Amino acid sequence: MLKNEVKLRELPPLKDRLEMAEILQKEVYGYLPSVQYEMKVSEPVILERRFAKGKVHHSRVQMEISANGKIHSFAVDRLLHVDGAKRPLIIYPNFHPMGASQYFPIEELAEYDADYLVFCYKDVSSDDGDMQNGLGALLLPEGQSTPHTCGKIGIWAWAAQRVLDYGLTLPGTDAANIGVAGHSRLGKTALFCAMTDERFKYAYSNASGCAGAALARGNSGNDVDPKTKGRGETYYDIYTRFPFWFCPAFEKYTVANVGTDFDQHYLLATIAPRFLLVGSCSMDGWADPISEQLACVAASEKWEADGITGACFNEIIAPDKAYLEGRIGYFKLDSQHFMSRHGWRRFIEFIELHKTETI
Ligand code: GTR
Repeated sequence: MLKNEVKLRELPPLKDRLEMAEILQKEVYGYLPSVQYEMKVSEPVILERRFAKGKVHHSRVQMEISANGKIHSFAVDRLLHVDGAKRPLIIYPNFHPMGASQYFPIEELAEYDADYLVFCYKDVSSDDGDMQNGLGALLLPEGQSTPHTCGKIGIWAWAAQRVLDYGLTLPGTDAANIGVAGHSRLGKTALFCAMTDERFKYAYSNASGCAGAALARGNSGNDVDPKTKGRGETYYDIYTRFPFWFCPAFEKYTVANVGTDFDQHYLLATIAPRFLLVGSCSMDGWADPISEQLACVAASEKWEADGITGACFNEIIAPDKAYLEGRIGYFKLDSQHFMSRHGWRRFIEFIELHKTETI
């Protein structure tokens, strides 16, 4: 029984949603910048009309943000149905520009009953410690000036929220069915984005691992790689290589490798009573699939307390299996660290299944 496994991890008990979100912002990801800004979106340029027998066009706009006397624009690719009927909208911060990404099978996604707005995270701000490029310069003009100022995860999430502002102006957007999806570091970003913005009804993190969906306590990840045998990535591992994803206060947790009064089930539980889909990759010990699944079970109590089904699985899930019925869906791909069309299909199925449920 997974609930017993969860007990063995001796996790901090769940708290009120806002309290958990507060702790995670203060100690891990930092607070989103609160700046005065203006946003302008260019006219779309159509790049390709042939998707889904011509029912879906691929087009691009430039989103221009001005704040603190500076301007930055980044491209947002649109995969939109042309009939104007309302559909779920998925915001997708990606590693690569659309059309050049193995993580976004355009042809297939265009066949589903959803629209997509996609941007390349590095067009928003670089994936390094330079806080003064792209939106960084606008949002954090003084850099990470306090221990609780967000890092790049916060900046990318902020951008995804602005893309949603734009998405809500489109006639084909069903505002009651908005999702955010991301892989790996961008899976952490998707979870944080949904935590800090309740307009997202669905969050899908794929192999988000350490500081994402995976519990830090009882780290059980890797039984393959001799270098890290018996464990997946730790807070120390991640903060040593990518301190700029987080707020400076997070550093103190890299000694014990656990959060004193939080663990990653808090991040998932802040999304209650909305819809969360966690995807793991079976061969991805670094992201610790078992701890990702257990985090779902631990977070589930937040849904159950409101009489709603969260996670409805009781055993460690085998590769290629998916459980999508509860408000916490979980699936495991039989794969290495990767976001594939199989994961996307699970997300679309999850949305289809829950589309008419209200929050
Ligand atoms: C790894 C990092 C993981 C994950 C991954 C990725 O190097 O250790 O936490 O975020 O990068 O984003 O591809």
